[in-house]
Amino acid sequence: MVTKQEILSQTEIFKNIKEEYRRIIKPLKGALEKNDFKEIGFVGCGSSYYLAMGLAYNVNRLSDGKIKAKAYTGSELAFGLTKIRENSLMIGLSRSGESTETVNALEKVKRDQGATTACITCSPHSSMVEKSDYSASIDFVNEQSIVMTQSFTSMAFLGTILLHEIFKNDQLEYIETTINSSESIIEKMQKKIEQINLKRMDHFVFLGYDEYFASSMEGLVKITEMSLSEVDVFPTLEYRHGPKAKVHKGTLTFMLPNHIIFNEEMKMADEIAKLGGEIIIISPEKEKDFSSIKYPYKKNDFSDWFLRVIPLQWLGYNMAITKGLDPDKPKNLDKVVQLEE
Ligand code: F1P
Repeated sequence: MVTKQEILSQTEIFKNIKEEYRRIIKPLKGALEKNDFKEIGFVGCGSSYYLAMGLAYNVNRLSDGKIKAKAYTGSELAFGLTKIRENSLMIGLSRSGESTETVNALEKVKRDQGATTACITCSPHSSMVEKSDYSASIDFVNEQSIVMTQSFTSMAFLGTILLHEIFKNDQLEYIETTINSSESIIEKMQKKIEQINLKRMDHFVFLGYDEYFASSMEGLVKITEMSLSEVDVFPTLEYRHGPKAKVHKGTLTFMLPNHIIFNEEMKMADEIAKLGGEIIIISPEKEKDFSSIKYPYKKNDFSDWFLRVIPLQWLGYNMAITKGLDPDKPKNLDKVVQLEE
């Protein structure tokens, strides 16, 4: 079971990133220091698009609005649906470095709009690296699984350390607290999910805002790819405005609350519980009356967003096993989508 092993070994990978960060990030950091980009775009497909979304939200937050960041799907840029501002930095994200739409998106924004291009990948010898002006390759993450798990979190961690270094100068503290939190999450999620009767569950709901919305969307992709189950994702309080009609005894909800409107989000959890749904909170905050996966991240900057994906990966894996599916062989899924041109 490569997927299982790759989900459970993410703390080890984070420790390697800590050791290798300086070497890997040097060219990309140099690009950011040399230029005064007013806008940074992140582009990717599939899971790498939700990675783009989480990183873009976090740039906006950590730079206090000084830099505008936005996430793009590879397709909208590659096929010319969306135009970006002149002279921005576009960072491609891709495990394989070979997703056609992502590679083409980078080429197009450089050619048509004078963008500087960069990338973060796990494939140092890929087309994306070859075609980008700057690159950061996590050359020791060689994911065997078709489903992206540790490649996702390792690219997220690497990128977020850089954001902390540039905007907050607290990268050392950030690295330590993230590694400790991942250890705690991985230990607790195993116990928590073991306690749930997954056979009873046929509907999953993931709720959160901004970076935590990106985590939830990546959770949706994991549950879908591995277990072919039904998942809803919404900004938390939006769940009241219609979607909660679906809640029943087979509904398992993961709340990914933030410190700013935590109490309001807990009211939403109350409502779901009253309708018969089961709730688990993933948060460093003290939970109310609910079951939770709690961990020691205290920075209140949403930079722990990708850690919250890990229990959702684990849920997807366990749900697949419960349904008699093989998570190493997900249905109708290729490791990389390459289009004929
Ligand atoms: C992106 C991606 C994966 C998806 C599938 C196909 O790959 O869409 O997210 O799970 O394996 O490819 P990449 O551009 O990050 O290599």
